[in-house]
Amino acid sequence: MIENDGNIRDTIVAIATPPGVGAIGIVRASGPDSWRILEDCVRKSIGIERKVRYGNFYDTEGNVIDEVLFVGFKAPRSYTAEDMVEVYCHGGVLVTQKILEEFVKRGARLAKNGEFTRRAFLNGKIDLIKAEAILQIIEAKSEESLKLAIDNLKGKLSGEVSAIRKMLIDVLSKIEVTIDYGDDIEIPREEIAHDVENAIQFLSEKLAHADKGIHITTGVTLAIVGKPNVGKSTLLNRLLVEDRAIVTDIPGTTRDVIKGEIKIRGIHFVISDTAGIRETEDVVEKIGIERAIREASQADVVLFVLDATTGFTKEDEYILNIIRDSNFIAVWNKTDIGDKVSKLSDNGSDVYISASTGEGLRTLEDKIIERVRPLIEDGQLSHVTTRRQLEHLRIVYQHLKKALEALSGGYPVDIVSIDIRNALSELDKLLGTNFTDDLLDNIFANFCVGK
Ligand SMILES: Nc1nc2c(ncn2[C@@H]2O[C@H](COP(=O)(O)OP(=O)(O)O)[C@@H](O)[C@H]2O)c(=O)[nH]1
Ligand SMILES: [Mg+2]
Repeated sequence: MIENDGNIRDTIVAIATPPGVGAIGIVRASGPDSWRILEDCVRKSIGIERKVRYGNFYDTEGNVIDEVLFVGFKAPRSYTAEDMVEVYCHGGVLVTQKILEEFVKRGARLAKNGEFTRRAFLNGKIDLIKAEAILQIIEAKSEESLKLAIDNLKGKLSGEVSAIRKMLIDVLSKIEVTIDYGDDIEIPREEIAHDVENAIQFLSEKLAHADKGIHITTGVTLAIVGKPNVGKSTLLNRLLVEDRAIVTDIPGTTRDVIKGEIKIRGIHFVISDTAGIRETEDVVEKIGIERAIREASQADVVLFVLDATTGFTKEDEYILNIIRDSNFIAVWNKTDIGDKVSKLSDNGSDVYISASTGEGLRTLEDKIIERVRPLIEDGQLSHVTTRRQLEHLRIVYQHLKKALEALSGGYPVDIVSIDIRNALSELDKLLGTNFTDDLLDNIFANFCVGK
């Protein structure tokens, strides 16, 4: 599998600390030349692995760039499972940049986003679920999401997936025995069916609570939609307590989706403000509107903003038809200057606010929380934390259901074994034993350089 990634034998380098000034800057390198390059730069031996040393860091002309601490790791006992080094210098923009350049001058190549973690994966140090967990630790915005991520880095979900994998391999070997030695040894179909049922049971528990793990990790999504000029952008800014979106009285001001993140009563939300939905000939606006509709269809909760100065209009009806099946709250805005409000439903899903003055905002927040509570407070917690994980597990579940149907339908066991094999191969995709470069690009593109 390692060949797949091409340049795994070269040495990569990156600044691992965030851009800007800080007390300490860290430059790290991984690959076969990392020790040689660093020893050349500090003009002394790294010595014992994992032991920090002090020295001058020189450029190729012999000028001292900085006084540094440095450490070396020997494969496979490093983050990437390759030979690695780290240099701790003073945290200036120029000094870290110069140290990086000295590594490049001596043969290292600049690392791409997430390439260190990608190597850890390609070298078999971590599976894909753990790689995702590392990203989640970096991006965690709540105690709960951090906890889930750490659990998964420690192998929680990977362990559960391996347990299902083992169950299926056992089933498969029972089927093989029946196929190969059917005349002498026949494992009863009921026994095989029972094993498959167990695996399905185990899996459905994971799936039943998966949404909660995903919501905790990625945030609950909230889309603000409505016709132009009803105050969607004003509402976004009000909720974010900052001026994120441009507000004007010109309809069609917001062209693209604008996102922001907030916490409401401790829950992490990703809110998107969208282009006002209306019929238009403007090409750019049209694209914005398509995006708005997509955003609404994917959101956990939709805030459907209406104008309290005009009441319910034909344009609103057009939008209502689009979002009818979404989990939406009707938000009547501009109550400070209008009273033509009506009611979209009798189940209390209408809220009356003024985005300008902030009136009614608390009631709106309460309503939002009421809607998302079922998504995140169902008691049990699953360690499924990404849509990717969920999708693979769903497919595994479908294959197993098919296997069970084939068993009870009296089909030959070799047909059943095809379903089990398909389920196993899906689990391999989930763990990353079976992967494509595109998939890896997708996952690791979200990492920062140096991770
Ligand atoms: N009086 C009043 N004006 C508002 C309110 N919310 C927004 N507006 C005004 O309505 C116009 C359109 O607002 P904007 O947020 O850009 O609407 P959008 O097109 O839906 O994003 C601007 O002039 C806002 O100042 C409100 O609650 N009360
Ligand atoms: Mg707007």
